[in-house]
Amino acid sequence: MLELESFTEAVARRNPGEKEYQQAVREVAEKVIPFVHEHPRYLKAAVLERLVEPDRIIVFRVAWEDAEGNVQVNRGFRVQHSNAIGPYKGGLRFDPSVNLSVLKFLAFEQVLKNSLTTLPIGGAKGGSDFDPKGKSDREVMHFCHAYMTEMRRYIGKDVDVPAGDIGVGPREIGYLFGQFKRISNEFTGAMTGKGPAFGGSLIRTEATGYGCVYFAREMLDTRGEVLEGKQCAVSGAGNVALFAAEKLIEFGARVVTLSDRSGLLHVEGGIDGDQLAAIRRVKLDQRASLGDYADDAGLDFRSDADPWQVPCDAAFPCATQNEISEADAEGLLTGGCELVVEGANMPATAGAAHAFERSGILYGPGKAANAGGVAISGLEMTQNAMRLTWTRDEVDRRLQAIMRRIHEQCVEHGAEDGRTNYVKGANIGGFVKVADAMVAYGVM
Ligand code: NDP
Ligand code: 2IT
Repeated sequence: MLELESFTEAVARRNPGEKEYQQAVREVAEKVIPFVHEHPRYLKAAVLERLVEPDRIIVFRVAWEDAEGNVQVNRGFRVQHSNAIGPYKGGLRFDPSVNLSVLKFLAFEQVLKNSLTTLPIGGAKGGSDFDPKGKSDREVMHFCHAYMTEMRRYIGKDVDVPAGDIGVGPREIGYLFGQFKRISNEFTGAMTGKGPAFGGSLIRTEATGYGCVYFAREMLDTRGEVLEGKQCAVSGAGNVALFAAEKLIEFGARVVTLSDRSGLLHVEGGIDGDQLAAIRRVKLDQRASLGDYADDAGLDFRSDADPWQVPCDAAFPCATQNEISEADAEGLLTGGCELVVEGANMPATAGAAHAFERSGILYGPGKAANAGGVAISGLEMTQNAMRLTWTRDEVDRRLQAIMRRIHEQCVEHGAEDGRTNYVKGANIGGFVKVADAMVAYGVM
């Protein structure tokens, strides 16, 4: 008998101490278990029980030399969670907080997310506890080359195709792909998020942030509303946050916050295009902090705050997991927030996510809302395989169509009490295709 409490207890026993992984599995199980009881073929094939066990996990040593000639040792990981519907696909995260629990939760989420994109891609995640902060370009290069020297054995265009995530942007992808190309002696699309000069897709950099806003537009449309004029609290100041902010401003919304590890930037009248361009230079080019930018620009900045205390109509958490506590969620709801769209992966704690769900506001979970990034990664694989490059307009048009299709799947599978429960819709919508493939293959 598949039952939520005993199932999640068994997962906790098999994955002791892995809080993030247990949290991600439980969120999915809450929605998928009732669904598999209605569809006994999944029950009989023990699809969910198999799906919470990754295909394989690779853990390796990464030794490299820093600028002073000291030997440094980090740990490298790749969690190849499921290739049921296509080659493993998912980003790499370089951050001191990286551990197996974090990467397993991200890989598990990626399986369902990638299924929702409608593209043939399986789910994986990898990375290292390496911290690119404070390192010179040369040191980052040494680390990336050492990391790829080992990871190369496990990836390839038809096997596993990594990309970026926190701490892994265009600079890191360049070093990683360069080393892949060198030691494998082949120029193939074994990574995405590449520079446009060497096979990268246009709009890949912008795709996660833009996609989130396109998804928000679809959600609001179901209630006859638009983004124009909405006051939006955005967290983060990285790849996802900055391009979500750009698209929100383009759509006439007011972006009143951004944040990073140094604190909260609050601009009451809304950040304008010139300010955003300056922030992008500070964060992405100079790798400096928002606090430095705010000081120079004379803007309101608080080092001990996050965006969730700022009144808003819409919240776009785009920094990291569990950044919205249950108390933050209650505060947002009391303050009148009516739309939450997750650019980050699992930014809401379980308590926060349940509060959003109960409230009946529009709540778009990450695996649906932030799937635009990996979707354009999928299209980068297609372009690489065809050895051609689509125009910006072509890719953007496809991104909008994919986000619309993801939204349709949420609506199709998320019906509940006369409205759409996007958490239910995304989890079941993502599950079905993977489950059908697993049933077709037999027991493995
Ligand atoms: P980046 O490294 O480009 O940016 C992350 C931002 O979040 C930075 O501004 C960083 O601050 C801030 N941040 C990270 N951790 C913390 C923390 N513990 N406390 C406060 N702020 C923090 O990463 P991305 O923008 O690529 O990723 C952001 C989120 O989006 C992640 O959850 C990622 O998994 C998810 N995502 C990313 C996709 C992509 O295509 N890149 C696709 C789908 C989801 P600072 O600048 O100070 O380091
Ligand atoms: O979380 C994610 O979807 C990503 N970091 C993007 C993965 C990818 O393969 O583009």
